[in-house]
Amino acid sequence: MMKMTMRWFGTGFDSVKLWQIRQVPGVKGVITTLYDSVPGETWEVGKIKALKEEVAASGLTIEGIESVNIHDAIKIGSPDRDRYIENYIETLKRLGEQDIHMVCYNFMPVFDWTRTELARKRADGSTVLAYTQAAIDAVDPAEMFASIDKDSNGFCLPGWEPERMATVKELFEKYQDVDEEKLFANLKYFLEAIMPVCNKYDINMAIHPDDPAWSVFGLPRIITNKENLARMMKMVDDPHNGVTFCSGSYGTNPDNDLPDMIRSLKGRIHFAHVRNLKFNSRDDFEEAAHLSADGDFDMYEIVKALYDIGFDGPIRPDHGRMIWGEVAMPGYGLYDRALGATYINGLWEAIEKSSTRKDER
Ligand code: CS2
Ligand code: MN
Repeated sequence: MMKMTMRWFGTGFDSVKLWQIRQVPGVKGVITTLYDSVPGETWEVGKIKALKEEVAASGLTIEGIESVNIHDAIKIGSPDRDRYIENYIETLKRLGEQDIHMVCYNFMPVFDWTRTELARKRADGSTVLAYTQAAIDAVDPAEMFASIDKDSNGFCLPGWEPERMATVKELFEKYQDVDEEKLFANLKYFLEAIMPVCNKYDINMAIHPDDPAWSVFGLPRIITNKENLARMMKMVDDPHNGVTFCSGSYGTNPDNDLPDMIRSLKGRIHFAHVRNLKFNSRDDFEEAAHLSADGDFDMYEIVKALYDIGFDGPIRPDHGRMIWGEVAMPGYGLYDRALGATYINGLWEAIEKSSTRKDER
């Protein structure tokens, strides 16, 4: 049985409160992080403990961390990477000691996810995150950051921390010699270094796909399709080297057959992000409600594939629409994600009952 969760950014960063999450039917745990941690630094034991206690006090558990971010030196493969890998290993050890066993991360150069609009209006008056390739092609990455920051309702968006973005130009230069092959090699180096601590503390590493699933601003991107995932799983063939299956990220490329990809990853999906997209054209999509009919994905088939492979890790609704006048971090309001969780729970219950009760009928 999967564990339904919601992402929570922590007190002071998230408009959503733990007690509210606790009231969403079926949600028993949160996926959280030390949101003000700086990539490359070791997480303080005291802060991890305090976070754990705060979550427990509200009747919830920490089902995993999203994310422990990776310092760019590790992705670039620069000579100082070993120092940052040491810090990462120490952070994993400290998380393991606090009984936390799933860590989501990504290996995207410079930027985390990329959208070109944070509040596109849909016909029903809700607003959603959206992406138009034309807007990316027309803009300089630094300007892009300024416009994203302006639209974020005063919240700092995950992966778009101002300190890091201030150095965008220098970062781009450092990635000049990093192509897809090099990025794969640097990921392998990192994973091989951390597998011993993951094995010791039973920590499932769950790489998040690149979003969108292609190169933006000429930067290499590798966690994009079934073939590359198979390569990654084989390159460090350890069950702790696994993935976050994010339907909305892989689904940006309509060539990705999502249920088929899920089935190919049996035993290696440690975390699932479930959301839906609506395409206006191949180069323009917006995030929809979780319901299949509101977008282009067959959510039943996605959840069924997870059920069929025996997925039993944490699952969460992903970005939601902004509805009912809520003011929150774009994609991370309470209301639409709560609807999403309820819908996924409903799909799961129906799939489970129709598969286990077949014989009785
Ligand atoms: C998330 C990612 O908000 C989102 O799109 O799914 O930011 C995700 O948390 C990171 O890529 C994981 O490191
Ligand atoms: Mn995701």
